[in-house]
Amino acid sequence: MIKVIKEDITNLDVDIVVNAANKSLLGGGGVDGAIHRKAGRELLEECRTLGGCETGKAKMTNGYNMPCKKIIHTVGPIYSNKESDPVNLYNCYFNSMRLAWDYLNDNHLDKVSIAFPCISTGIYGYPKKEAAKIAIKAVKDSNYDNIDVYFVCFGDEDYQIYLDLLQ
Ligand code: AR6
Repeated sequence: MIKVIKEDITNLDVDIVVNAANKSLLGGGGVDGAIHRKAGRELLEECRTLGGCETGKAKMTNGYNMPCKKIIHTVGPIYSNKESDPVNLYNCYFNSMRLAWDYLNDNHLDKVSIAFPCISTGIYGYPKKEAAKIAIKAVKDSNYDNIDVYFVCFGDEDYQIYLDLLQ
């Protein structure tokens, strides 16, 4: 199942929320700042133990004071119109889906829900429509039946782009 919603991702009662982090994994602005504020200091403490994260890769932590159980921190590309940009953005979604799949299996769950923000399209400047196409392709390529995916849009523009692309 793939669904598009317009919401603040920090309010969602899903199993896993994905964070659009930076390589340090130590917090920042945008959705990263909102998640760290809501989750609290313990999240930062766990993130300090992770040793950062490469662009396109993903690492999982607990959710702490967020409504979700787990947070997957992934690092999108800073948009520069290079060939590596779409590959790295694709990998953010694909690797996050893979971590969600491992979480489902490790915990013997029947189903998990995961919510993605529009990675790289804020401070990192990725063109919104191109980013949405890549996000949808990576999630569809992942092809896990028992993972419910929410694309969480913060603004009307992203929301309309996703609705149009998923029609
Ligand atoms: N809920 C859902 N979406 C949100 C929220 C929220 N609470 N807040 C922002 N967005 P950005 P990036 C949307 O800038 O481009 C941080 O400093 C926002 O409207 O958060 O990947 C990190 O530490 C946009 O559509 O992430 C990095 O340094 C989307 O989330 C850098 O920003 C992503 O915007 C990462 O930049």
